[in-house]
Amino acid sequence: MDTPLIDLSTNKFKDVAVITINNPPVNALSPTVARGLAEAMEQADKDEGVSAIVLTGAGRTFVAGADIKEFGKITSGKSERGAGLNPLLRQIEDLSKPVVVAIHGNAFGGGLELAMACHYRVAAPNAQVGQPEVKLGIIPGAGGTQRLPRLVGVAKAVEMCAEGNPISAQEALQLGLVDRLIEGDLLTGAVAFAREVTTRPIPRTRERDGKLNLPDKTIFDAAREKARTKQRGQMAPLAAIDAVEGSTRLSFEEGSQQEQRVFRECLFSDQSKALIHAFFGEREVAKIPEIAKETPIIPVNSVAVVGAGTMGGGIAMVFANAGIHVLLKEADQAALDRGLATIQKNYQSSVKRGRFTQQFVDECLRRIKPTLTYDAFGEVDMVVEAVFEGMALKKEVFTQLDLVCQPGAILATNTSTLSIDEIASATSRPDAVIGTHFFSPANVMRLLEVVRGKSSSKQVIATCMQLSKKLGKVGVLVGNCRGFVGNRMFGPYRREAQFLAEEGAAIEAVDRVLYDFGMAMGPMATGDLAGLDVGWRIRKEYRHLEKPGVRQPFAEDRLCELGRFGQKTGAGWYKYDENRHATPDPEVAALVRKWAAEAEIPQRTISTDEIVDRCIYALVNEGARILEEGIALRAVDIDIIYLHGYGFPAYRGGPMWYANTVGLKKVYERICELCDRHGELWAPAPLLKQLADAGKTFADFGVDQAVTA
Ligand code: T1G
Repeated sequence: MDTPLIDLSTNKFKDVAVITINNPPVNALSPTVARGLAEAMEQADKDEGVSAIVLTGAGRTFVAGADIKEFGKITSGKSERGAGLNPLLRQIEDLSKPVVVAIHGNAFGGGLELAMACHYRVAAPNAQVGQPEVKLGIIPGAGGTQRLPRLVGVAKAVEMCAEGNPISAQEALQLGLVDRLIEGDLLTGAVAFAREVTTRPIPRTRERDGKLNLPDKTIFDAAREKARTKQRGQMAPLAAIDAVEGSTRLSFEEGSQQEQRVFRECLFSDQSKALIHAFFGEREVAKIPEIAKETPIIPVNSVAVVGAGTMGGGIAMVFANAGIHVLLKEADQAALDRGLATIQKNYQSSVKRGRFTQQFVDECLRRIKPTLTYDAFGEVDMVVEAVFEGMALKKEVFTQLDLVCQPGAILATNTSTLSIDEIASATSRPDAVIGTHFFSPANVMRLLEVVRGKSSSKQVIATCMQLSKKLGKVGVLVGNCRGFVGNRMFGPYRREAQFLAEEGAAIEAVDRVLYDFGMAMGPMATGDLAGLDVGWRIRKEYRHLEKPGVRQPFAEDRLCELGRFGQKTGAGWYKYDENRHATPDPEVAALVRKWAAEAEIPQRTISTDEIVDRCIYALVNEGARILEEGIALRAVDIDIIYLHGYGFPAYRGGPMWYANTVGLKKVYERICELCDRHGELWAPAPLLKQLADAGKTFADFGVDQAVTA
């Protein structure tokens, strides 16, 4: 028989009933768990031998929240939400005996709301509590916006509910959200605490109005202003602020009713569906159907990074931060010194921003060992090559690695576009070669494209996918083609942005429209940031592959010919001051007009919708081709790549999810229009037509196709 979800034991401590929630892996509060908990609480409260109740969670954490999987069933009409957790929480709050909740690991969302309905809260010192619902596009839906201000005060409750970040058990203790921290055995400590409070009057959180003193009104508007900047475009943070504000002017019942109303509005919103898609997607990409969970993993305790430039230095930091020793190699001392200086500077700014302690940084720096030779490469478990993006040099490095590295070492390349297979051909062990495409800055961006070559072994792939999580990255397995997934799609996206500027759209208008769509940065500004010369060099390398007679953008090539590479040269599409602040450059606008006239490109007024459609559907169309070719396993993999590597707004779920939301039929028809007007670059991907005709979405695209090399 399955382990019961709720275990009620009243014999171990006799006078104190212990109720344990046991719903691995994170004790999510499913309707079944809620029902079991209600029964156990009622039974314990009726037991005359019981003077107090302790509520705990089995396994590694208390309760991570309501079961998010249930929300999809509700919003798709497969199940009714019903009254949610509120009846259970009210029942607990009204029990005749004191209920002490013992928190370890996390008490998040419904887990914290459950804890706040209990009469007392004790916690392990390393526990965390929080209301992260806004990160799913919803707000606390079980009294969190009404009980939290009563325990921590309105200002802190606004911050916790609007921003969604957890706080430590120590801070929770200081705020009065937790009554005691328990060193040593949590359950024993909780039972001892419960015995202390059996004779006290029972504190019902909903009745504790002392901290609801009306704060200065500005905290709500200030929080709204902050949300409009930090959580730009998202509705849930503003909704959460409204709900918490309700606690200061409504009764608990009325405030709870308002919370329920707002919660349901958010739950059924496109933003929440997209953010829940992103939440599960970030975990789904780690699951590779053709690679069994039991695949042996190669231990990676020491690595070498070849190249100490921007990428190599950042990659060295990533491994050092994860506790892995790093050999950092450069060709000459000057380059090595520059690389080390950049690493130092990056760490110091992290300390200044409070992201790392000085002690942590010192430990990381001790793990990075500079070298000018391959001498010690024979002892490392993995090498990441991060030299200049040229095939000849990369093959030279891999030939050398093949000679010096120990058998079984993983030989990874950080190339952003070059063929893994061609690089692997420079070695006698192509099965050990793989792409680990980090995104700049490597020590900040979470995305890692794990690029499999046709010979990459399953063990090497499985190791790199697991290593991603240890490095704090979101690893996505992709196939080997030019640009892999992210950059391959970014090409058409930026191509269309340039076309729009060449056809008459103001440069800053193209950027503004996509920024307002939710992109972290517009396509022109992104080009200036990365360096326009990067794309220029690649286009020159592949010029011979361009189909004659097919229009290609020219503006960025011309800007590069003028030495305008972007931020690094102080000018690109925009002009930059010494702080790299961008201003539109009338000179560039005039040049683009001139070049367009020379190319006889008709100028016209271009709508916001056209800018969004042409840039975003360019992503979608290329993404569909990538799926057809098996370069990405699933549409969600593409979405996760765009959310974590390209600043696509998570509240729109990613390019493929966004297309699903618009409706593939509508997207397909729009792409056909663009094809009629702009030619074969807009030929709709067959998969898009196939799914649109079948009334399906990209989520229906099968995962049975293996990722092709
Ligand atoms: N519901 C369902 N499944 C969940 C879950 C949840 N709340 N949290 C995690 N999982 C699954 C996850 O998908 C993964 O599944 C496995 O558990 C391990 O998770 C009423 C409405 C707690 C910090 O937003 O932040 O309560 O991939 O890999 O890295 O007001 O999980 O193994 O199949 O993330 O140790 C609010 C979400 C919900 C917290 C642990 N709560 N979870 O991280 O493990 S809404 C949250 C997390 C709510 C109330 C509202 C993290 C974690 P699989 P994991 P981890």
